[in-house]
Amino acid sequence: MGAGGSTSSYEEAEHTDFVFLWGSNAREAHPIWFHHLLKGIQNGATLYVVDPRRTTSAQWADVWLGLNVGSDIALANAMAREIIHAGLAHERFIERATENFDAYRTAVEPYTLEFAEAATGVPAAVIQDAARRYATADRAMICWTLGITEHHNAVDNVFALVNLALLTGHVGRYGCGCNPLRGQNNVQGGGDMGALPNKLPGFQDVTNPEHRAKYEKAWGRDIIPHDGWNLTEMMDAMGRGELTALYVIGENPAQSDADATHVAHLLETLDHLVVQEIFLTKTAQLADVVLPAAATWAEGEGTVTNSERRVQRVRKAVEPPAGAADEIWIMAELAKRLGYDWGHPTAEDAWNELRSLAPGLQGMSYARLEALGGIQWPCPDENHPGTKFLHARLWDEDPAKRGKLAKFSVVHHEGPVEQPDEAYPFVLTTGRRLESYNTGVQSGGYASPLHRGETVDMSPEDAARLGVAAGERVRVTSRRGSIEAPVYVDPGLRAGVVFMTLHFPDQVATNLLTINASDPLSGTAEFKACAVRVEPVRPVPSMRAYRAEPLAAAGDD
Ligand SMILES: Nc1nc2c(c(=O)[nH]1)N[C@H]1C(S)=C(S)[C@@H](COP(=O)(O)OP(=O)(O)OC[C@H]3O[C@@H](n4cnc5c(=O)[nH]c(N)nc54)[C@H](O)[C@@H]3O)O[C@H]1N2
Ligand SMILES: Nc1nc2c(c(=O)[nH]1)N[C@H]1C(S)=C(S)[C@@H](COP(=O)(O)OP(=O)(O)OC[C@H]3O[C@@H](n4cnc5c(=O)[nH]c(N)nc54)[C@H](O)[C@@H]3O)O[C@H]1N2
Ligand SMILES: [Mo]
Repeated sequence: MGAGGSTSSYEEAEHTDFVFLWGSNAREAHPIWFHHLLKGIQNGATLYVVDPRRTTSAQWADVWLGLNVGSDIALANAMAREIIHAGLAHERFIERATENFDAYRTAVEPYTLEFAEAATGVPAAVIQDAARRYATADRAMICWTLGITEHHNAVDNVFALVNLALLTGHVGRYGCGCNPLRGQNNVQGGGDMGALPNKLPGFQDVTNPEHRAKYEKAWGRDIIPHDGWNLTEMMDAMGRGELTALYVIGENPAQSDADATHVAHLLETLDHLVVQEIFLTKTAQLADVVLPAAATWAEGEGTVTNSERRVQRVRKAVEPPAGAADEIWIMAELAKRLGYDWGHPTAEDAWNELRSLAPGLQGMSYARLEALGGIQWPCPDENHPGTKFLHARLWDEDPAKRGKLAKFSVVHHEGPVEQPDEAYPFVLTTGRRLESYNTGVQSGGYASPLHRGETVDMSPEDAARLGVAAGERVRVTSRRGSIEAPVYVDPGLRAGVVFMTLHFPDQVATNLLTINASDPLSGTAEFKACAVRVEPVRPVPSMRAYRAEPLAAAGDD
């Protein structure tokens, strides 16, 4: 439908009738947004959670759809078929605002409730009910995160959900929408700034000559006219020896990338690795040069953009430690050594340059951001209040104003690349817990009773079948690696599914297990599904325990 971003605002989660929380554990990973949703529930909204695990988010739901890992397209397509057959599709919206509906209708026809029940493990009646509830709600939104996007067919997964919104006209109206909740605090801002391989700042296409021309004029330089590499492609290029130098800013790929053994090997093949960091991470330890940075969110000035597209100011609150420098200063010094004099730009200078070039950000001066407490893009001029929700144009009576049609995408169920088999009978899915953050660099160092360290979470049935009790150590093995950790018995897990986090890689490197299959379009790895085997690690009784005599008496041999 256009630029990458959530269509709705947080406020709307408080004033909606129905929410699909799909592949998202928002209570733990997006607690601020979840608090808005809780207000919505208090105001009468219905919550349906779609997740292989009965998460702490699902505990707040009216209905939990506990599907098989990687079966979301089968579920969504079956709901679409049900909505169409029940006459609940929004015909006027489909006709006026969308294209490709006929192909879509034909494509979802084989997805009967019975087929979907077999593919997803969700009872047919529950799928039918969910479809009808969503379609008949006056205002309804779908919110998703990594349960949808960290698969080898991530983009298809997203299309499957967007199709449902188009089918029911649940987009472009207050309280409706398609919402990919953003990951790290400024992921949205990073994308808006052009930190993407195929985009210039402001979501302008690198391959579009008109878009390029504007930036070439402002920067006085030619821009390479084709897309760059995403992270996965960079790794592949390292493997081929085509990428020999890497500059990493604020990322810890040695521990966060799938198939960590392979990644560590690739990073070692580099001629030159530069890491700009606030901590000496595992990745930084591999670097030829480490550039110590001031933490932007507390030690420097700038903006962050959250999941509702709201640009907000962050201000310097504390002095950085001695030796750490403002990142914009580091960039300018690097530029100088490469022969360009940028002077001494501030964060505000960089922001103003962006505003002058990127559509939709022009109206967001620092003064206005301060005065209004943040502004949601698009905000085209200094009198514009910002935009609460996107795509209202799709409802315009005037076809000219409706503009580009929203397209139904034909997508089909595939399931994960690695299916469980005799040798690797479990599906491992990985994710987050409230009390920790990503690779633990920023959250590992504090003591808290909440920290239980890494565990292998499994269902009570599976634990019983393997004969392991809570706390007992097990070995988890995939085709790529093997780790050991204690079992945590989680009644919210279904048999056959094992869950681990990415939070404690120094003790238990979960990413030794994960598969580096990735989506061809987004480059996102399939962190959410690989096949593993789980075995108890019984302690070998130590001889020492049986000795009657103290060891010292055993002689000097
Ligand atoms: N406390 C905390 N908050 C965080 C982070 C953190 O590390 N800690 N990290 C931040 C970042 S970078 C991100 S990207 C977000 C991520 O936020 P989330 O995406 O909510 O986090 P995850 O736990 O990785 O995955 C979400 C859910 O996907 C489910 N899932 C797995 N496979 C499937 C599937 O095939 N289908 C469906 N429908 N669901 C599936 C998992 O069971 C899990 O509950 O969180 C952000 N917020
Ligand atoms: N198995 C498994 N693996 C996963 C995932 C999963 O669900 N399962 N999720 C994936 C996802 S969604 C993500 S986002 C990645 C996260 O992967 P990473 O981004 O590699 O992990 P973080 O631990 O968040 O690392 C961020 C780094 O930025 C540094 N940093 C923080 N602030 C600043 C700053 O202001 N300036 C600079 N220069 N550095 C700073 C921190 O010190 C930290 O080392 O992990 C991915 N890996
Ligand atoms: Mo993320």
